[in-house]
Amino acid sequence: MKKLSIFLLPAMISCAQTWTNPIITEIYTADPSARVFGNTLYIYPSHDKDDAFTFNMEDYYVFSTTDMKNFKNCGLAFDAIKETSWAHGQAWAPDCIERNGKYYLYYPTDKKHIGVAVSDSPTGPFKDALGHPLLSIDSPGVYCNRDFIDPCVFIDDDGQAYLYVGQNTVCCVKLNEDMISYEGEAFIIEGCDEFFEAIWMHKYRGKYYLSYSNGTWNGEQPQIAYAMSDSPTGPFEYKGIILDPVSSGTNHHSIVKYKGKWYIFYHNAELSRSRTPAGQRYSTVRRSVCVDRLYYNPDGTIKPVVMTGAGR
Ligand code: FUB
Repeated sequence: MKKLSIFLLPAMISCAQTWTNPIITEIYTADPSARVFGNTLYIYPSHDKDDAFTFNMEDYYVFSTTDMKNFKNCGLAFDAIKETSWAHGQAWAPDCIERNGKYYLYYPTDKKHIGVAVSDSPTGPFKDALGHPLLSIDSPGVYCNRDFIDPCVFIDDDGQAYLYVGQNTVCCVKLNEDMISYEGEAFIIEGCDEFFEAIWMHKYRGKYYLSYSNGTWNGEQPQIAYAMSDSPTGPFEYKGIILDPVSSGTNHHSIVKYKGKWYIFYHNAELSRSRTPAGQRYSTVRRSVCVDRLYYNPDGTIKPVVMTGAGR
């Protein structure tokens, strides 16, 4: 028994969680896209306003960490409403990627457009790359019967880039090398059962994973579900639930590997709840970014996430 505990001690210490959820408390943040550029993990969230009771977001702040303990606010990176001529509101869940030394921020506005802004730095400032949206709800090949939101960008090992986007239906375009134009028309990705929003692509051991919020399904609050495929364009096969409902109603996440460990970033409204006087309704649109570890089974399926510090 003694021998066993001595043996297990280093493993237990190396597993120790270094952060406390929520990890960002100075402003309200939601829909975190976590990306690793170089030695640093960056978080690109949407920015909920301090007095928000609606999804009236406008701008994007970037956060970074090198130790999964201290999460630094790198400041305002882009104001989608002030810094474009065509966006009017609802600057929701963004994503960011690096190519050839430039950083591309993809963001939805007005529930119908996807814009792209570019910077020489992962923390911005970003500038509108086109002077018009990259893709819109009425672009050729797009099918969307609700909000056209939540872009997720992915570059495969062969260099082909994809942009996944949509609500209720997953649409995809193949991005060109310049990352600000695309090939042909949008097309639909099949097999993401119960898909609602918050599409996220990642790759693990040669397999493609699309994970997403399943919306309000059978009266339940949204969970994060996932599907797997041998191809980035599917068809995908539904695999199950990764993350339970959270206290914000909306559920939105990203999955990333950093320094050899896999993480899931997501949001909840626990901070908003804790700051609201007892008996009053807390705003579920003042959300805060959280993170927890993500683990795979030997067959590549994902284990349900244990949320730390996250109430419901
Ligand atoms: O934050 C605004 C919207 O709420 C996002 O675009 C959705 O994914 C949901 O989290």
